[in-house]
Amino acid sequence: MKHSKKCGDSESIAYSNFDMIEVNDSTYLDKADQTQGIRAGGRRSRLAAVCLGLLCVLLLITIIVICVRSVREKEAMDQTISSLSENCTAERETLLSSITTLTEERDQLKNSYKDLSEEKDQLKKSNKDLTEERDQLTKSNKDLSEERDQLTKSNKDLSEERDQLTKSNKDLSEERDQLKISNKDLTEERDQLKNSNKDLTEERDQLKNSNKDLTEERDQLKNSNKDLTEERDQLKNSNKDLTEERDQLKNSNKDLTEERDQLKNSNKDLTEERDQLKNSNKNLTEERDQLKNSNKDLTEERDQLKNSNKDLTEERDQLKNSNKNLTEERDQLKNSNKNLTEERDQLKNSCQNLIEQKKKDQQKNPIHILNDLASWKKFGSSHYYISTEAKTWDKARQNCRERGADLVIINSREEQEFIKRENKYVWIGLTDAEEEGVWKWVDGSPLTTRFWNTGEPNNYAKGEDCAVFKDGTSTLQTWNDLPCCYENLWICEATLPSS
Ligand code: MMA
Ligand code: CA
Repeated sequence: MKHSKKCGDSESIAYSNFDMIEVNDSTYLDKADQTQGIRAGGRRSRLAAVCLGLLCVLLLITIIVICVRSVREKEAMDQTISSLSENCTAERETLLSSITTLTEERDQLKNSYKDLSEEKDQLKKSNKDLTEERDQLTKSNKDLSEERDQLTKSNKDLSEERDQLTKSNKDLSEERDQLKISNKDLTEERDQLKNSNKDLTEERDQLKNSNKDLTEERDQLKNSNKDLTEERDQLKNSNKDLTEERDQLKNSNKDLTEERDQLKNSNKDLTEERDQLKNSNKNLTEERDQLKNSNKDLTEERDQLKNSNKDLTEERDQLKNSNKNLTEERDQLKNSNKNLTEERDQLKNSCQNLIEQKKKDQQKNPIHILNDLASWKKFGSSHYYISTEAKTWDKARQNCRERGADLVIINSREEQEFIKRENKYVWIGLTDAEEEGVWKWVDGSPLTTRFWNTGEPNNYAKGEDCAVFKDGTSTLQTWNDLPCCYENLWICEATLPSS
């Protein structure tokens, strides 16, 4: 076996067992030389081995000491590290859980914001539809009004036409009445003429009778004459007288006959006159009948106009009713629209409240408050910030919140005195916007310590719901109520969380 290694323990170990080992298979050394050499070499190597052993022990001890020290140091360090890591883990867990909570809350708010936006869009759409519907209704209402106006106009024209017809009818009636009167007069005249005619006829008949009587008398006289002629024959003288008498009678008879003829003529004239009157009477009657007919036609026409007028009036009333119904329907739609708008506003408010709540939660995180802390003044346990620009009460409050604070709440005389020393005209966190006359601080707490200026709050002009801290007053009574839309400087108060 051949050994080629030259250093270390392996060498000494190899030599210690040398005598039992064959060097070479073919070569054998002299035994004495060999033993002497081996002894001297064995002493040296033992010394070296002892030295080496001692060195090893020293090394071991050193290593052990170092190990023990390092183990102790490591333990101490481990302890420190584990306590540190424990703290860190707890802190990280708290932060992680608060991050998770805030993330969840943010997601919920995002969702609710998204839902509300959708709802708002739907409401906007429905509002738009309702507006369109209302416009259409307004248009139809306008058309109906125009139609009604046209009907009113035509009705007015018809009324005028009817009035003209009534007037012409009245004129015709008057004319007819005049004709009636003249007809009556003519009839009377005709009757008088008839009467006179009748009288004349009677007179004529009497004359005829008297003529007849006279004729009979004459015949009797003729007879008596004859008798007398016979008697004349007997009495010639008396005959002659009688003859003369007879001649006289003849003459008178002739006169009477002439008179009768004249009467006959006058009777004939009167008959002609009567016939003429009868004709004129007949003509007048015909004319009157024609007038009566035309009057009847006009009356019918007027009645027809009256009927059409009545129909138009009914139609107009129906249109008025439908218009009224449409107006009512529109008002109902307006109301429902108003209710929807109110509902949307309430939803908006609740969304705003959620955002505010989130901000409040954020305020609890001291990082926000510490921002800009250099421009804040400390008093008691609070810090105060007075703005350099003017805003409305709402915007001022919003600005305070963005700074991780809110408008100042004054709850002690000392705090009031502190703010008075600043001598600024500023909004404070006091309002009665929710309920008139019920003043509340921005944290919802009621008013206990009051510093109202004399005569305040007076809700001047019925519109003062926000409180302002006046400057330059001689007393500590500095508050006044003002309209919230006024723009003023403001004062924020931040209370650092006690830790
Ligand atoms: C102003 C206004 C009110 C206040 C009165 C006091 C005229 O109105 O500041 O808020 O109450 O003055 O006189
Ligand atoms: Ca006031």
